[in-house]
Amino acid sequence: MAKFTTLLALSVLAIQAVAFPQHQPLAGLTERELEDLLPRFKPVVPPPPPGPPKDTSVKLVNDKDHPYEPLRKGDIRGPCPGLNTLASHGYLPRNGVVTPAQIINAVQDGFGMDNELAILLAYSTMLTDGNVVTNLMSIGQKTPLTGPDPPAPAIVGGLNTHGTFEGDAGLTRADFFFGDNHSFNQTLFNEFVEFSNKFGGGVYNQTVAAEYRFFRIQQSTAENPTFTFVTPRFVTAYRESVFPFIFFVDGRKADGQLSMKDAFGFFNESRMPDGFHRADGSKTADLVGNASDAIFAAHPVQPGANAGKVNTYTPDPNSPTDDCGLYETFVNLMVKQYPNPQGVLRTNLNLNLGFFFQGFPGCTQLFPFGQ
Ligand code: HEM
Ligand SMILES: *[C@@H]1O[C@H](CO)[C@@H](O)[C@H](O)[C@H]1NC(C)=O
Ligand SMILES: *[C@@H]1O[C@H](CO)[C@@H](O)[C@H](O)[C@H]1NC(C)=O
Ligand SMILES: *[C@@H]1O[C@H](CO)[C@@H](O)[C@H](O)[C@H]1NC(C)=O
Ligand SMILES: *[C@@H]1O[C@H](CO)[C@@H](O)[C@H](O)[C@H]1NC(C)=O
Ligand SMILES: CC(=O)N[C@H]1CO[C@H](CO)[C@@H](O)[C@@H]1O
Repeated sequence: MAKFTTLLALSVLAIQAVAFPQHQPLAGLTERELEDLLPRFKPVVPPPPPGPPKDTSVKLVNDKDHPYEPLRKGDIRGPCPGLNTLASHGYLPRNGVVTPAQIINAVQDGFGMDNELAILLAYSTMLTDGNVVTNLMSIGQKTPLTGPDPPAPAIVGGLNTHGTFEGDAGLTRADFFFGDNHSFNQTLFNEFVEFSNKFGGGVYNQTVAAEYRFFRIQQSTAENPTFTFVTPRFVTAYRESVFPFIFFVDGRKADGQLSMKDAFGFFNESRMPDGFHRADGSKTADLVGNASDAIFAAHPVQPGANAGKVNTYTPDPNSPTDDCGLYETFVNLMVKQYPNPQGVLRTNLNLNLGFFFQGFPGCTQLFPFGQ
């Protein structure tokens, strides 16, 4: 089943400019601590992705082995309420520095996400935001805890990095243009609540998701001169809009109606409700695919961007909207950061590329660095 089937256009790929690495505060570490830490990072051979779990049943996941714990100094959280929550419940390392295999196991065990989507998300982000030599990635800001960076133009910026996976018109996160692109934003959450009141009778459901997704696109068009909504963001934005009423709703209920109290817990506090049960993992792939197609169909929009001024949204006919185009776009974004990799960097990029491709059955595999 296609993860996002609507096909508007595909052909030549739009290659986005990639920013050079920025020097960021080092996650609370002193220079001294850092000097001690860096030599300990060794290149690793990345293991293949875990397969689907044997047990996909609805079950208690906010359990005594996975209690919510508040952040400790230095713990990293980012733009994804799903991964933030898994880290705050110990399904992922609580410091927010993770491997792709940990992500796949965590989203399957904690939320019932399907294996193919988990692989797609884990490796697309690893290849564009992670350190493939140490096999570590930050779920938020750039951090020395992922080890020494490969040479520029590699970014290794973590999930906060704008233009790789993180993008504009998020549900509760502001656009990059307005500054903080990854923290919970109360103003936006208030809008989310307003739409849930207006179209969902006080809950977030598929009807609300369709309206709020469209509204956020219009809002960014009207307010953000640098608004960009091309693939991959174009595709991921529709998926993220449906995740809350599929994964944040208790699996025993599974009615696609998310309360504002529970939404606030996940989005702001990275916290599951007491007694929370995960969704039925055998159903979520279809649910996500169907719901993203439906909210897109409610208000079709073409991929595009503002042309440096507000209200100048210009469709980009070269931005692909199908699964294979999404795959190709990510591979090209990666190549921009690794124009000529050598040694272990090249070996590990190739291994990760092979794992990533497992998320796209039916597409043609690309070998940017040779076979
Ligand atoms: C499998 C690995 C995953 C990765 C690598 C990932 C990554 C991301 C990233 C980078 C964003 C920010 C996009 C943006 O708005 O700019 C995001 C947003 C989001 N993610 Fe995830 N995610 C994953 C799994 C999940 C899961 C399992 C859930 C739900 C349980 C989830 C729910 C969401 C939601 C609702 C948003 C939108 C947040 C907002 O705009 O307020 N994600 N994710
Ligand atoms: C929250 O988002 C709004 C709208 O995008 C923006 O104007 C505001 O500056 C953001 N607030 C913070 C604290 O980032
Ligand atoms: C969302 O909630 C509203 C209000 O109860 C309802 O009219 C609508 O049918 C619901 N949509 C879905 C898809 O459940
Ligand atoms: C979000 O949660 C944090 C930590 O639990 C809390 O300190 C903060 O006040 C909350 N933000 C809002 C806007 O309520
Ligand atoms: C998804 O859509 C297909 C095709 O319309 C349908 O057969 C299937 O039952 C739907 N699945 C879910 C879980 O809604
Ligand atoms: C890539 C990038 O520039 N991301 C920005 C996201 O927002 C934070 C501010 O909170 C910036 O520091 C990052 O640079």
